[in-house]
Amino acid sequence: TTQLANKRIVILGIGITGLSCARFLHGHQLPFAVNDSRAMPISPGDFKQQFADNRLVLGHWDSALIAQAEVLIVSPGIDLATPEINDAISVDCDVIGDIELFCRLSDTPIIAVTGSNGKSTVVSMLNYLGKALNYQVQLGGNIGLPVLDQIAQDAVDVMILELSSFQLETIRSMKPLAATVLNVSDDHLDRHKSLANYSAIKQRIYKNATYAVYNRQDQATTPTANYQASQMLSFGADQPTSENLGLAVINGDLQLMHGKRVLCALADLPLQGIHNALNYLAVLALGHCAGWDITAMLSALKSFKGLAHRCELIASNDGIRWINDSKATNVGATLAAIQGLAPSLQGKQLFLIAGGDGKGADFQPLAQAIQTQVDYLITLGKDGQAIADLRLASQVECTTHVSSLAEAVTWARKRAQPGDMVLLSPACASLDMFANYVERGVVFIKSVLLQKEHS
Ligand code: UMA
Ligand code: ADP
Repeated sequence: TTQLANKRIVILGIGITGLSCARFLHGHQLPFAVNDSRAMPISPGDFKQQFADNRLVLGHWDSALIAQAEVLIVSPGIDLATPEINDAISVDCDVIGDIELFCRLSDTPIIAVTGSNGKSTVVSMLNYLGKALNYQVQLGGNIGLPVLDQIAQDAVDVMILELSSFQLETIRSMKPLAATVLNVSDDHLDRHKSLANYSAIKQRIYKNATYAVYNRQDQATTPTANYQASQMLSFGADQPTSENLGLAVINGDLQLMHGKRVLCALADLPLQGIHNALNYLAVLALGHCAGWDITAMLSALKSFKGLAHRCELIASNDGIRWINDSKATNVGATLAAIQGLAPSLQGKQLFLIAGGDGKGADFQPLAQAIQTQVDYLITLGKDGQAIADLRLASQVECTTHVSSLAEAVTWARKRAQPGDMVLLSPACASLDMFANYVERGVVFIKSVLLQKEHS
């Protein structure tokens, strides 16, 4: 931490990242100031109790304070292009995030995971496998575990980092053992402006990586010349060559493959759908880069249960299959849910509940699935109407816009028959109606279970 001594340090944002930075600096007796544009993200009393006389400025961006910073630690949710911030930063200021700071201070080998979808699933599987195989692993990053909170721990074999595009914007010094971009589809375009810019930010993860693991069927994930890693390993839904990972249908069963070697049928693993097959392959490839045994990983993966709010079946016992996929906050996730779940419909009907804050995304890639695979469409939220507009004129009677999730559930319950599936997979962020995707999922589950009690 000597690089931070005697520097004027300013933390922007006092959410969970900002708090972890403040705790870290305070723990090392390094003075700092905090600036947050919201009026009351933390009470000044609580702040003072935890961080003594370090300065706290709330309610506006303090350009004078920012201008004085020699080190600016920016929370991921804050857009550096905000004029009051961008115009104030001095030319020689070191602008970093918590992950960049962590990378400067720690030499623990890192497996770094980004992508538009599947990050949390993949890092959670890696964490689960590392423990099952008796490695000391630690999980951190966008999954909700700020890295500076993890730094004081005992010797760790591998740090597994989930990285968002927001976090990658301020990373420069990371030298991951293995890095992956799982997939790229429209997300966060309100901040990143174009898909090209968003993809370029995702590519930063490969810089200085020993191994790059990429999806060979998703061009945007292939390391570009700028970010070539020393060794590359790919995964995909097709037959793999040499040491790569892939899928093949053998005697009617979809099998995970490592080169020519048959590993395991997808049906024998707990998570279903092609998107989860790809997640499994990415996990095996990343674990392999860390020297983990593939056979041991496969056997441990059989007991990994999926995460809540991702294509999660609600135990309603009313004959209707209610699926909570509240974490589907972009188009790619909803497409994967429809395509992954449709094969299990076997003639039954699919109700889709979608809508929320689309973050500037183009919904067009959903059009075909919404017209041909979704029997009933229920939309809500700020951009729900734009999703409803994808329907054909002949589908108006099977399409409705509602003002709450409870209303969506009532509408579906009136029409659904036993065996039908009602899928909440919004293709949008929840922030226009809920605190976050977890609250949206919980409200959905409660509506399903409560209405059942009353019916
Ligand atoms: N703030 C302002 N002005 C702004 C925006 C934010 O002052 O214009 C302040 C807020 O008042 C708040 C603080 O900044 O006090 C919040 O900072 P933040 O938005 O960076 O959120 P954190 O609580 O620090 O959580 C962040 C990630 N949030 C975002 O990227 C938006 C968390 O990811 C992450 O788990 C956490 O760091 C630890 O790494 C959440 C997320 O939604 C889950 N991520 C996006 C996603 O997955 O799609 C990228
Ligand atoms: P992230 O952390 O990237 O948001 P999650 O694992 O939390 O990813 O999953 C988010 C959403 O994306 C869920 O709706 C999930 O069903 C879906 N999903 C998971 N893996 C993939 C994938 N490989 N491709 C597309 N969608 C996926």
